[in-house]
Parts: sequence; C-alpha cells; structure tokens
Amino acid sequence: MSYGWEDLLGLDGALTDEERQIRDEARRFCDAELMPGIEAANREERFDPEIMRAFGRQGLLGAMVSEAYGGSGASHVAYGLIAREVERVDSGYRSAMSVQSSLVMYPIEAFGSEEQKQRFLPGLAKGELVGCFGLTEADGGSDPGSMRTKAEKVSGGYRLSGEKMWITNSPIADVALVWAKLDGAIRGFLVERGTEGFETPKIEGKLSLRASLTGSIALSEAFVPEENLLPHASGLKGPFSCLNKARYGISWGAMGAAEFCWHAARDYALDRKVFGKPIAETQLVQKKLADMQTEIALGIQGSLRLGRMLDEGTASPEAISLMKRNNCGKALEIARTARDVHGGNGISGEYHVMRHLMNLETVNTYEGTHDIHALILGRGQTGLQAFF
Ligand code: TGC
Ligand code: FAD
Repeated sequence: MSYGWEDLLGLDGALTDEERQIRDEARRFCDAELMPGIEAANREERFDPEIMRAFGRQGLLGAMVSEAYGGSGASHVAYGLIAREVERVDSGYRSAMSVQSSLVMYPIEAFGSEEQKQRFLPGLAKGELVGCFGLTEADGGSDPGSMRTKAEKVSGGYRLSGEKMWITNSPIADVALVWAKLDGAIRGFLVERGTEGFETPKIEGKLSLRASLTGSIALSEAFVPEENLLPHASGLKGPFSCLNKARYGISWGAMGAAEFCWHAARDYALDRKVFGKPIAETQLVQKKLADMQTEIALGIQGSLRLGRMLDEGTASPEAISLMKRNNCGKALEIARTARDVHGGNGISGEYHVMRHLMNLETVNTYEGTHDIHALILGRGQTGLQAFF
C-alpha cells in the first residue's frame, strides 16, 4: 500500500490505533467547533473562555497528565497530534491548550505536592479553571535567568513583587504559575485569582495571535501561602522542563498551520485561472507546492521521531530545539508562500492564510526565538556557549 500526496512518508501508518482515534476526534472537534468562529474571533481580538471548557469536555487538556488527576495519560505523540489539529485552525487556540497542558498542568503534576495536584489538576483538565505561566519579563525574555521578580519569606507564606510580560491567558487565569527568585533561587508559585496585589491587564492591539488573550502579571507584595509553593522545583531546570513539553508540542502545531496553508494554496491554485489556465498548471506554482509538501512531510516525521524519543525518555533538550526551530521557521515560510499563491485574495480574512502568517511570527518567537534555539544547538555541538 502507498500513501497519497498529503502523506507521502506515511504518518498515518506509523501511529497506533489509539493515536489515530485521538487525532480523528480532535480534527472533527476542531472543524465543527473552532473553525466556524475563528475569522470573527481574530478580527474582534477575542478569546471566549467557553473554548477552554469545550477543550476540557473533548479531553484535549492535559493529554499526557495521569488519568488519576483528570488527564488522559496519552503518549507524547498523541499530544502532538492534538496540537497539530488545533493549530490547523489557529495558533492562538493551540497556545491556550498548550499553556494549560504543558506549562501549568505538567509542572503541577511533576513538581507539585499531592494536595496541589488534587486541588488544581481536575479543574484544569475540565477547563473549569484556566491557568497561565509567568516566566518572561519585559527586559529580555530570552534570558529568564535575569528575572527581577522576587519572593520574600514571611509568616505563613511568601510576598511576591515584580512584573511578568507577554503572558498567554493571564487576563482570564484562575491560577498563575509565577516563577520568582527566592533567596536567589528560581521557584514556582501558584498565585490564585483574588489575591491582593495580583493584577493581569490585557495587552491590546496585537497584530498576531489575536484570538488568544495575552496580558501582563503585576505583583505588588502579593501574598502566596506556603502550600502554593511548588515544593519540587528549584532553579531554571523547573521552568525549562515545562518548556521542553511545550516546545515539542509547538513543533507539531506549527506543522498543522503549515498544512492548512499548503492545502489552501493547492486548492486555490487549482481553481484560479489566469492566462486562460489554472495557476496550478504552471511550473513556478508547482515548485512552490512541492517545497511546501517536502518541508511538511520532513517536519512531521521529525516531530513523530521526537515524540517517540520523549516517550522512551531518550530525547535531549537540543533535539527539542532542533524541531521547534525547524518547524516554526519552515511553517512561517510556507504561510508566506501560500499567501503569495493567493495573490490579492491572500490578504483577506476569508482565505485564512494571512492570519496563519501573522500568528506564526509569534510562534517563531515565543518559547525561545529561532536564533536562541540556534544558539542552544550551537552550544550543544561545540561545547561553547555564545549567548553572552
Ligand atoms: P543554562 O545554564 O543553559 O541552564 C540553567 C539550568 O537549566 C538546565 N536546563 C534545562 N533543563 C531542562 N530542560 C532544558 N531544556 C534545559 N535547559 C537548561 C541546565 O541544565 C541548568 O541546570 P543546573 O542544574 O546546571 O542549574 O541557562 P541559561 O540561562 O544559560 O539559558 C540560556 C537559554 C538561552 C538556553 C535559555 O535561557 C532559554 O531557553 N531562553 C529562551 C526563553 C524561553 O524560551 N522563554 C519561553 C517563555 S514561555 C513562553 O514563551 C510561552 S508561549 C506559550 C504559548 O502561548 O504557547
Ligand atoms: P528578546 O529576548 O528581547 O529578543 C529580541 C531579539 O534579540 C530576538 O530576535 C532574539 O533572538 C535576539 N537575541 C536575544 N539574545 C540574543 C543573543 N544572545 N544572541 C543573538 N540574538 C539574541 N512568555 C511567558 O513566560 N509565558 C507566556 O505565556 C508567553 N506567551 C507569549 C505570547 C505572545 C503572544 C508573545 C509574543 C510572547 C509570549 N511569551 C510568553 C514571551 C516569549 O517567550 C518571549 O517573547 C520570547 O522568549 C522572546 O523574548 P523577548 O520578546 O523579550 O525578546
């Protein structure tokens, strides 16, 4: 048996029955529940928290978290397949899903106390609670070790002061995982909505990820009780372990956005007649489609291999950087080319490719920029670090 033009390297045959089922159900949900409203949500710069609850009902939150805490206990590959389907609709929706799953639920399960797991994970899995992850600060997000947010030990807990910037979901978050320095060591604090001195204003006017809420987190001597400190994370390894999961998921998600753009470009090229024939019947357009097909097939196979390595426990952070960097950069190029194939129509909302292109500018920047991942790979192979 051979595979069709959409899947020449046979992703479908490399999945388990369970993974195929998770992918197919995610795709049906995304087509039926997310795709119809995305153009308006993007135009109006709006994220409806009901989407989080719908993710929860569909079992898309905390795919890799244990079933004992409300997750699905699924494989890394299954999680990646979900990210791919959600981002086929919009990178902002994938952001909401992956922050909740990889950056909030994962660290609570990996580094939290039993009481924290019981208290937060089931609500987060259902989407009844929304979480956010506060690592970046305004002065150089690429260097989180330089953060200024501080925690001070006081009777019964800690007082946190500082400001986090560019935080996905913060304006609606019920719980924020805030990374702050306590006696010089980076620790994770679960700051709950309603805490005095904790504000999460929305950042308005983004031209990218408009269907995702982004905000800052302002902490002014905010009191966090002792039981909300993550007991088992100390140092940058804590937040970086979360980023490993999220960056891996993004490598799949970016391919979902790229596939949407590729298929849209192919459909458009077959329909659009210029000089008396479909533009798909020209050599230049066919080369563009062939380049998209090639990069997507290779990118997906790379993410699949990485997912299997993560499941086996053999993936290094450098391998994750390789796939995050490659797939985000390639997806951005593919979206630009798809926009070009659409001619003038490519800039209109109804064709969706321009929205994906704008979104992918962020996806190529957050979770470590394209160049920061190059420096991680450069350090890994030379043993020399070139960050400073
Ligand atoms: P470095 O000296 O490299 O490492 C410090 C400690 O951390 C350990 N480590 C890791 N552990 C687990 N996984 C990884 N990937 C790790 N990378 C490093 C390392 O072993 C060391 O441990 P120890 O025990 O020796 O102390 O730290 P550095 O400060 O030199 O790092 C430099 C650099 C550039 C690699 C790092 O700062 C970096 O990755 N910068 C990019 C920042 C970033 O990705 N921020 C993302 C913010 S969250 C976000 O964007 C969410 S978007 C969400 C969405 O909407 O999807
Ligand atoms: P900078 O670090 O200032 O980098 C600017 C430029 O300088 C980049 O091109 C970079 O590659 C380059 N550069 C930096 N250092 C070097 C160097 N040593 N050598 C060569 N080039 C260098 N963060 C969170 O914590 N949680 C979130 O939920 C979150 N969500 C986000 C959502 C959105 C929509 C956006 C835009 C960002 C989000 N981020 C989040 C922040 C994101 O992770 C940072 O924007 C990213 O890490 C880059 O940091 P920066 O913007 O400060 O850029």
